[in-house]
Amino acid sequence: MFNGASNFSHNVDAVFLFTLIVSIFFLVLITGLMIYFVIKYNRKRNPKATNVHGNMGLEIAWTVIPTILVLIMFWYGWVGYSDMSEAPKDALTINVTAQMWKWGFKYENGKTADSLYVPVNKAIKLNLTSLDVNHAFYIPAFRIKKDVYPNQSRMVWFKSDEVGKYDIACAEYCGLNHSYMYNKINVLSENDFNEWLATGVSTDSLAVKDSTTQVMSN
Ligand SMILES: [Cu+2]
Repeated sequence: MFNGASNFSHNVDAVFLFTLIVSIFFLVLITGLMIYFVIKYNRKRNPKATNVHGNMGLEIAWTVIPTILVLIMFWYGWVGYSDMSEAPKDALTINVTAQMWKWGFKYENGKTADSLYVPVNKAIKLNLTSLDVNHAFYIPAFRIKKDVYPNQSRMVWFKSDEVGKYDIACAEYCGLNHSYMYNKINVLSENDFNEWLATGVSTDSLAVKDSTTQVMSN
């Protein structure tokens, strides 16, 4: 039913399923009871209205059970959220820049790319910032989504456990060509990734070096 591909997919799906199942259960139960009482106490069967008094046991049950259920939902959500809020120390850091209407990715060795490339089974930490308006970085298959603001660096991390290509989207309407911000994340084997990272280390980091040398030699 679900096809997630990161370390968070399983937990996020479990919380979602749990909440969905509880909601469906109560929707069916409450609707069923309503229909049952409407039929049972309709005017023909029950011409004389009777006063029904409170039922302590029932009232305790319908207070305590839902309270426990929402606390379980909160707990699940909280644990998942805390996990997502702190990246492992050995994570590979990539700087992500959002702008109208594209994403830019910059690696620790200076390499830049238009699409995201990451190694499989390795923690990846993304530092997100925007050059203009609010955007949101979203990888549906990884179950991660984070708003991206100008003048602020925000963090999201994940570990993908499956080599493949997945969608990246901007999940915050950011103007006319918002849909141009669809992009891809390529999860590669470690060797492929290292090879990719080492090739074409970027013309612009070299350009920066060249200009600094020039400035220094002047
Ligand atoms: Cu956007």
